[in-house]
Amino acid sequence: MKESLDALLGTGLAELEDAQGEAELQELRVRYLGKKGEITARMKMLGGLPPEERPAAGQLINTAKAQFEARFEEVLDRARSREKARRLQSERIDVSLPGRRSALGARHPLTIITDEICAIFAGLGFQVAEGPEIETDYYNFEALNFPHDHPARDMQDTFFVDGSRLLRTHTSPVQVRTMLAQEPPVRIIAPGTVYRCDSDATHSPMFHQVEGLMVDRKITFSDLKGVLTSFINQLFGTGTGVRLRPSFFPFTEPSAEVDIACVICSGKGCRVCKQTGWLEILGAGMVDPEVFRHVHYDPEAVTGFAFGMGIERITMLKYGISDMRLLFENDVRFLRQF
Ligand code: 2U9
Repeated sequence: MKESLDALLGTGLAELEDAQGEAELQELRVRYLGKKGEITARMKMLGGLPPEERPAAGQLINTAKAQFEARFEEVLDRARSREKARRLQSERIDVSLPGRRSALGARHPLTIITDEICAIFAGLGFQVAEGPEIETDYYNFEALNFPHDHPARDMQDTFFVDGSRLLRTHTSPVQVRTMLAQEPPVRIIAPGTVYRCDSDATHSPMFHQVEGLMVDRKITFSDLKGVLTSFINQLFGTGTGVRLRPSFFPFTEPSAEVDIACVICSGKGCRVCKQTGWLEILGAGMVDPEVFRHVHYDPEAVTGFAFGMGIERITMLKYGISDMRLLFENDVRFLRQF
């Protein structure tokens, strides 16, 4: 018994010395000390010995087990230290290397043009006003004098969130809210995102507008024309041709479409202006007295003009972008160019 136990321990200790790495060591621990291990098996054999031999034999096995365990821990420690030293050698970090730069973002072309338009109107004394994108029928249509059967109020043209809320189809509700909150004079522009149930090569269901409103005593159509001509000369260059054509909107009377001489062909006629020499970039008009009644302004005391423009079209004209979808794909190779 003692001889065979000594032989087993001798083999076990020798194998611990020869083991390569922690995985092999763990295998040895299982082979000797596991449930079905060699040393454990000796313990189980004690029952077969005469009772008077059992205590001495048990003590021998326990001593052998303790010796194996002690050596195992030492060799495991040594293996772990070697592995750590090897990693410290091979995985060096050069702390003197320069750090990695994070890529710099840039403003989206629509943001650049919106900011430019706002800066021009700031120079003409306008303040920027903002409002919610989810609106009610009252602020988006009713207060703006849209008749109840106007097609824009239809589900086909407007995104409804639920029975009483909708996505604003223009930024005009911002001007309504501003007038309800303050007395004249008002001189504001309202930039922002708007939504219409419309999608093809030239229409996106989400697009951007800048609208403006000036209300005071004795504001005339000449003020409208003067402000918009100054704006156009600053955005497209001094001397840009401007023309007004009669139009109709429920919220302005009289109303006009504002054209500029084509920025591509200088008015000679090309594909972009469809050979007309003119590009429509704005709608405008004198605020309808009915709108003033809704916001409790006295139409006998004050007058005003309002205007609106689509930012996508102006951005495309300014940068010579031919396809509107490029503005919404967010391909950084495109966006990096502005
Ligand atoms: C109030 C009163 C009047 C805003 C106006 C237009 C004319 C206009 C279009 C331009 C291209 C919309 O993006 S577009 O499709 N806008 O033609 N907008 S006058 O008139 C207002 C606004 C608010 C209280």
